[in-house]
Amino acid sequence: MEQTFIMIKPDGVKRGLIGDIVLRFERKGFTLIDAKLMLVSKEMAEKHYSDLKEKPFFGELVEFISANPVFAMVWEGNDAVKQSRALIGATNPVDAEIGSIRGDFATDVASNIIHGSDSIVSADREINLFFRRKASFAS
Ligand code: DAT
Ligand code: MG
Repeated sequence: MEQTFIMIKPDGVKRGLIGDIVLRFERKGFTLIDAKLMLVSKEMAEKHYSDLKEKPFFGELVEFISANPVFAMVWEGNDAVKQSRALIGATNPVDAEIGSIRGDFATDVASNIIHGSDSIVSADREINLFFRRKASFAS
């Protein structure tokens, strides 16, 4: 069992996609461990995306994430990090398969609906940042 951090970004919340996205994770067989609708401060957005701070879009990304509420979640299941990324689809919706969340709901990389941790190390860091506790990763 493994835990991952999933966040519906402000565009997904505004468009009323929380229910659909939660349903997809439930249908896949993952267990919801924690969830909250919240505003992300600029400082927190900068921390969350600190690996991208040299990118030209970093400022816009931080503004976008911190402007309106997000829906932050912790999901648990077998290989949850990797399998969640498959449910979510490629970063750029242009490359995301139809049937994935980004493939079905987004057209533009700057508003691609959802975030999912890209590794177990990131999941642990992000769960700690958003929910102030360690992830559990049973082997
Ligand atoms: P992912 O969200 O698939 O893990 P990432 O970590 O490389 O992708 O980037 C984080 C977010 O930054 C991504 O979901 C949307 C935004 N982003 C990435 N590339 C971008 C680009 N070329 N222009 C604008 N925003 C971009
Ligand atoms: Mg990423």
